[in-house]
Amino acid sequence: MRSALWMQSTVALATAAAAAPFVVPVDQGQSVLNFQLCLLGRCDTDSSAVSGSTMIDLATVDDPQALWLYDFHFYLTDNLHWYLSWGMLGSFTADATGLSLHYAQPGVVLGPAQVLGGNFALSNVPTNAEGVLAYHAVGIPCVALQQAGYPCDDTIDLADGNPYIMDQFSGTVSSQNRIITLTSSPDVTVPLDPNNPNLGSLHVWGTVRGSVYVPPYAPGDLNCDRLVNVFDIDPFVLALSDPSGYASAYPTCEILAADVNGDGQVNVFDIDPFVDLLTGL
Ligand SMILES: [Ca+2]
Ligand SMILES: [Ca+2]
Repeated sequence: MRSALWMQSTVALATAAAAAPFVVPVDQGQSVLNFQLCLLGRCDTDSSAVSGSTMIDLATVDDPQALWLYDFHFYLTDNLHWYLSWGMLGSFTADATGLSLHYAQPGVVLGPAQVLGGNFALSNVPTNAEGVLAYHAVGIPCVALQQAGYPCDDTIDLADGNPYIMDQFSGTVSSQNRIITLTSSPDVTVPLDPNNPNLGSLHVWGTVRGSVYVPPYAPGDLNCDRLVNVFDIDPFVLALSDPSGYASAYPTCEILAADVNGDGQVNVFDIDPFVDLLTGL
């Protein structure tokens, strides 16, 4: 019995893995990241709202048990500024402009990550960073940076180190009436210089959240890959000519996707609107 159930859920996951990704836009009003920069024991924190989007797939949308990651783009809406003071003995200022993070392998799907109690985690996510970090050190921090092999003034193009490997992309996902809410709460601390951990660190934490309604089907998308294209022609013809044949050939799809004119019925009057959909692409 247990193994039969396991087989069933495995089949369900495999079926749902057929590409049906959707985009969850980041809700800028609910998404903030904080950046604490520490150097020689002194720290300053700045923060920014976040915009962007994540593309995921779920098995299933109604009751998420597994998550696939397709893509993400996160942009800080503000520039960051840090100021550390040693009084008369020195100071350190740094500015980060145009910071953003992007999935480094769009087209390569990561997962599935199990969703347990709404929580998921993906490991080793290749990530491209963009933006510029400029800093200026005087006195004590300048001496310390020079001893560690760094100049007292520098401008660093963060794209030069791409791609980075994000240890963990984790968060929570919930579903209510096909409204998916995706939240990730990063909390990472990275040393400024891995060879010299006492020099300082950058601690990043906060929340990135977004919601989206995922429609059960789209008019004209008969193979339910959330795209309308030539691959929908055969299943459209099948849906009109042999509804039960369509149901068994496309068990996870919804035949009402063939109701392109939206009158609640699937029949010959949907042919012209379907052709219009295809040719209007
Ligand atoms: Ca399709
Ligand atoms: Ca119709």
